[in-house]
Amino acid sequence: MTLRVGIIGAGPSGLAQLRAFESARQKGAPIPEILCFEKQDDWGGQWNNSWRIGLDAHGEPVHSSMYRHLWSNGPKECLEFSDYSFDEHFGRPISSFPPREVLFDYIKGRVEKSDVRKYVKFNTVARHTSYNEATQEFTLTVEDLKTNLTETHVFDKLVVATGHFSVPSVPEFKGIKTFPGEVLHAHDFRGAERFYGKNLLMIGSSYSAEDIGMQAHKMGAASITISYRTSPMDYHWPENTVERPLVTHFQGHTAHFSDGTQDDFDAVVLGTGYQHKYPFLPSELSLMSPNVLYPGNLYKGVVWQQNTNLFYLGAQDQYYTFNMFDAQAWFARDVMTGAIDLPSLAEREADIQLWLERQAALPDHDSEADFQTDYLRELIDATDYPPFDLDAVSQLFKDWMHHKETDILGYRDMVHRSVVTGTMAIRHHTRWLNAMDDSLERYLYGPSQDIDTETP
Ligand code: FAD
Ligand code: NA7
Repeated sequence: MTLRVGIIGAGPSGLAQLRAFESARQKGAPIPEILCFEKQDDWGGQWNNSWRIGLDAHGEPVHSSMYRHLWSNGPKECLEFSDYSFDEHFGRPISSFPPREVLFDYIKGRVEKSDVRKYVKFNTVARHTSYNEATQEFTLTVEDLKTNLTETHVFDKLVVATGHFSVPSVPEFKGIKTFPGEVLHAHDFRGAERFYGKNLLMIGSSYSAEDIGMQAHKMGAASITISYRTSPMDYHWPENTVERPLVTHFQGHTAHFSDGTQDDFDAVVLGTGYQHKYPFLPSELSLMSPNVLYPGNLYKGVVWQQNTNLFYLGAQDQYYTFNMFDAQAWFARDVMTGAIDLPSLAEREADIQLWLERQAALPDHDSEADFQTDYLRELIDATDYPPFDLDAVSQLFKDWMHHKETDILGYRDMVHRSVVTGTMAIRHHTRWLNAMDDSLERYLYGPSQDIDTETP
């Protein structure tokens, strides 16, 4: 009987899985029966953003945490698909840090070309999964959000590709309940215009706190204070931005910090990260992990230890994104079809432990980039995913982090070289700080919004 594969989620990870099978099909290999379920009405995952917060039109939690004026926070050269280059998609060089809509267009370009939309059931949410040990089959219950009708599907292999930057971690702070200004989590942040002239407190010290803080600066916030739990980010912040240790409590508009300082704020944004949450899975199949580069219990970061018919894609904290999801999807595909033989449970466990030990000893961000690079190398070496110069990408990550250290407002104006095509990116017509229009149209065709630059 033909293998039956179910995929939950049609974000970049789920699409990578579809593309992996399509690539095999194009090479003449027989491919399984595939069905992918996506609760939104389009694919793209986080990149298919929404103006809504809370619940969507069907009463489902809004998935995307992205916002207006979100520009890539890493060089596009670090995430480029090795089988679908930016040159192929745009037909000309573009800058290294495009806005969301441009990357969304790129993601869509590859799958539209591959004709895999037919496998996806949109507006369909995964509700419940059970696994029958005797038959080794998953029964997945999904709901059509347009008709409210549920149906069940039986699969031999199940791929979880629902992302893990959607369900917020929302800690409690004493007194926050009576803070008179706006309080929201980064997941519900949709744009910084509202912070014009305001004093903003960000809590957290990672990507969200940094980027939302600098969005607020860009949009004219009076001041930005970033409160960290473990360590400050220590960038050369603009003059109106400071870092403080963790908030101990709020009293009215005033936040008190653990170093004894205090300040008054108009708004608080919690950039306190996200939870792994898989409500459609029973607990024995559900990944529980903090946001780390190597979550435990997944062989090669992909195969569920106690049930090797279950696969997770994109469950890691991410330096690499789209190309890592590809490497994982190609690996998962080959495990599913038997092209890759899995070692014994004990051998898999030993392999996981090696990675976990190495992860625990990572001294700095450069080593983290190397760690994830080595992880990708293992996956790519095991499959026919088109290889690319991983060491060059690792160096790009290090250059990018260095640029951030020296110029947090200007790192997106730097250019990098593609390791897939060798093409050097071009400088964007508008510096990030001046770019107030993040549309694809403006990005590609200008005119510039730099007052001191000629229209290209
Ligand atoms: P997601 O993109 O989250 O997609 C998961 C999909 O699963 C969604 O379409 C969702 O609707 C669907 N789904 C969820 N639950 C169900 C269900 N029960 N049933 C059916 N479907 C379901 N990466 C970069 O490379 N560059 C960046 O600049 C960048 N910026 C980011 C900024 C923010 C604010 C966030 C949150 C993330 C950012 N990322 C960035 C990382 C981003 O998460 C990845 O690029 C990528 O979107 C992850 O893909 P995914 O498919 O694993 O998950
Ligand atoms: P991250 O990268 O998981 O970071 C979460 C941050 O939140 C991190 O600095 C944590 O501090 C902090 N945190 C978590 N819990 C608390 C509490 N209770 N109090 C104070 N601070 C806390 O999430 P991001 O949202 O920044 O980024 C996720 C993705 O979105 C990423 O891929 C980006 O591309 C966009 P810690 O350092 O652990 O002390």
